[in-house]
Amino acid sequence: MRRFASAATRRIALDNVAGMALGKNSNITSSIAEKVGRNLHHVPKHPLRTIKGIIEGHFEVAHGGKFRAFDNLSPIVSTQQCFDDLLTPKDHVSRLPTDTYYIDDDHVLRTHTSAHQTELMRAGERHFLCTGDVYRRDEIDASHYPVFHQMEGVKLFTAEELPCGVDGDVTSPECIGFIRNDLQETLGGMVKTIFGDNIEMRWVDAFFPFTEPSIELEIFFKGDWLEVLGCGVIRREILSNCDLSASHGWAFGLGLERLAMVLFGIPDIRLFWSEDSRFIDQFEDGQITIFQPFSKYPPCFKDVSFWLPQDFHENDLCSVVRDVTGDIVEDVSLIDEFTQPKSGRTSHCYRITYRHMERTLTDAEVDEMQYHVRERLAADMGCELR
Ligand code: FA5
Ligand code: MG
Repeated sequence: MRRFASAATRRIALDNVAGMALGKNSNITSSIAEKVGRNLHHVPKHPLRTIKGIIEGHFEVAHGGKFRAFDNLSPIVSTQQCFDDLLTPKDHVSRLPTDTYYIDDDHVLRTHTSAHQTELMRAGERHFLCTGDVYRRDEIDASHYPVFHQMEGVKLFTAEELPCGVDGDVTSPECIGFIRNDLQETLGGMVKTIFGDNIEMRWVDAFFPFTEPSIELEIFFKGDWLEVLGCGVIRREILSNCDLSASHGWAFGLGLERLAMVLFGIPDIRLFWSEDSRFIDQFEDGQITIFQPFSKYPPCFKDVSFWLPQDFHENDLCSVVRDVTGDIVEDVSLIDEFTQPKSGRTSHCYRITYRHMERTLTDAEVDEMQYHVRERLAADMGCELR
């Protein structure tokens, strides 16, 4: 019984994503390609569509209809849009194929909605929200998934709107402070509209190549601080490259799943992708209701140990597991590692947690998935299994 296609047949079946031919170095797997075009933020009754609507509605009311909303831009963007235009250094980790899904050498599945900042600013947009699906090769746990949804927000100010006035310097500390204040007030107001006045939130210093200063907003959820968005004052070079030297402004990028998980009480990020009607039928457009769990199926743990190949990267392991198991993998964690003193070789042991959201898995099914994971680790990644 072989229900899982081999790497070679997968590659043939997967020769394009959204009409775009995949280059020979593409690292896009079938489980990712299948997600392109699902557009959960457009699906009727879906919590991601509702949270998007709530935020757009908040901006409409609180900012006098000034912000224009985009939610239909293609997730395939150039490396120029995704990285260069945002001043991401050539050697930045986010560009590596261990972190990003490449269509070909010059095109990627967007890793963030910031990839649309410069095209929209160049098109003359000065206040906008931009929502879309984004793709990242990432760790696997209840709040990380390789496809998720972000909303970008940008607000530009003219010199007249800033404390420096028409002839002043929009880069003065006073102006930067003004912009930063406006940003924090805007986002604080948004969070209160979404969660009510009692929500606990805090600001944390951050770093992004495209903003300075950069900050992240966290909210307190289930006993822990959860990062919900990154933001900051847009770097001058980005604006001048867009012929906007006379303006200054801020940008933010927030994770819609993170907000929806808190708001709707959704415990696992995989649920957003559920095609079980017991998920979607719980919700109504525009309404916030607390999610009623329907999967209490038991998890199943399997360990795999191997000697690391050269250039081993955990995200490659996670991609293989995700590709073999689809959404059945809940968690992949390193539970043991050691280095042999003589040979200097390192061994890792990972525990893979399998759990289906909609039914109980059989032993045979889990064994077969584990078998294929092991096979692919050896064949595709050069791991020497132990
Ligand atoms: C960014 O993506 C920046 N583009 C945000 C930004 C925009 C900063 C504009 C400055 C100006 P970051 O990688 O931190 O930043 O992601 C932003 C948010 O997306 C996070 O706060 C989180 O809410 C969400 N997020 C990130 N990774 C994942 C993931 N794997 N699964 C679900 N949500 C995620
Ligand atoms: Mg972050």
